[in-house]
Amino acid sequence: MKTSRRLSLFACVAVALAACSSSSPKPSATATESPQSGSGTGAIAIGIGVAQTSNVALLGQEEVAGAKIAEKYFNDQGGINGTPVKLVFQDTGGDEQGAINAFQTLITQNKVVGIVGPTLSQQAFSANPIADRAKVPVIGPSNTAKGIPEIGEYIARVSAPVSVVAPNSVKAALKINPNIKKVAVLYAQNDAFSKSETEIFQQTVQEQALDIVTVQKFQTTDTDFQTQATTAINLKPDLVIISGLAADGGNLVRQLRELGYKGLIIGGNGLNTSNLFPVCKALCDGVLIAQAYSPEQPGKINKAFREAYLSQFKKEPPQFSAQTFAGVQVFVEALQEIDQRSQVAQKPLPELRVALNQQLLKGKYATPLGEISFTPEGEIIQKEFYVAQIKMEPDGNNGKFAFLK
Ligand code: 1QQ
Repeated sequence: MKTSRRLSLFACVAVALAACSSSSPKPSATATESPQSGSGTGAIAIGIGVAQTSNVALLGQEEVAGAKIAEKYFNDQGGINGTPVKLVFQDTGGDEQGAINAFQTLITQNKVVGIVGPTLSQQAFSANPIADRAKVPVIGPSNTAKGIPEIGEYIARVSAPVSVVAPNSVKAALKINPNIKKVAVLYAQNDAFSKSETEIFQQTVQEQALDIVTVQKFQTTDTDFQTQATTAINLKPDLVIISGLAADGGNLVRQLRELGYKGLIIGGNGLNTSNLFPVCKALCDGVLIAQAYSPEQPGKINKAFREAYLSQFKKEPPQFSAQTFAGVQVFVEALQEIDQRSQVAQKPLPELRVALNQQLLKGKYATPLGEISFTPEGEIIQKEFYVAQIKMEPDGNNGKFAFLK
């Protein structure tokens, strides 16, 4: 490598920004120019790689909202000790290849310091190894399957795993109806999260000495659940537990009710969005869903987050928005910490990414999720969990998540 090129490359990465114009044939000294903002202000680029299109956008669009609120909130507070952060969004769509492409663009073209994403565990198992090999820290905003932090040294998550979250809804169901005996379990067999979550649900049901009367499988792309719903209903369950995503999960809830099922329904994390409401309308009423976030969380930062979300969307903030806010927050506060010791804007990008990964795992963060920290492996340590029940207005057009006491 010639010296001049090496120097300009260094200048390019030194500021660790969304620096080098991606269209430029070689790295140039216009290093502080952000290709997204074009503002040239030298903001520090953090990647957001979540689902903005496809069915998975029912979940991912809440993540975009949370990220944008975080960007404004932390920049209003002075960013990284005076240097603003700039979020760079790349749409992953709903599948593995989309996540791989988005991550590659964020890493090599947008030159982000770290990535918050992807939306699904199914995508994380494919895309995260790419970031890990490139030594780019990833924070999963909503990856709850078993084994996510173990993907690699550079992978952490702010989304508590199914093993911690899911059992809470089973216990809540038993509190509402202590006479539950027979349980029907349904899950999406083409989705890593759904497979992981159903294992935990089934284990919890057995620990509670309940009977699993059937385990039915479906695909996240399915719209017709007559066979599975009829089979389940014929076995007269007192409780139905669904692990799937929002569109399929919503249709399954609707068809179970249309076919006459009257008992309790637990939905897993993939149904944890008000974007479910247009799918099952009034028939969404009563579905129980465990939560890793409550809008009532009393911390100062949650009050600010909740107010910002409420004023923009006229409804309470959902879990996926809060988790994505927390993901951005972890990067911002870890960067602030590094910047105290040596200016982040002066560090070569590869060095900054490594330092960021080390720092983020050490910190404690007062987030909208409550206080969180990480195990050395990158698993979230979180204390507060909840269960909510969907309450629909009779017309089926409006609803909310009512948190159980
Ligand atoms: C995962 C999940 C999704 C349902 C969140 C959007 O928890 O894929 O791990």
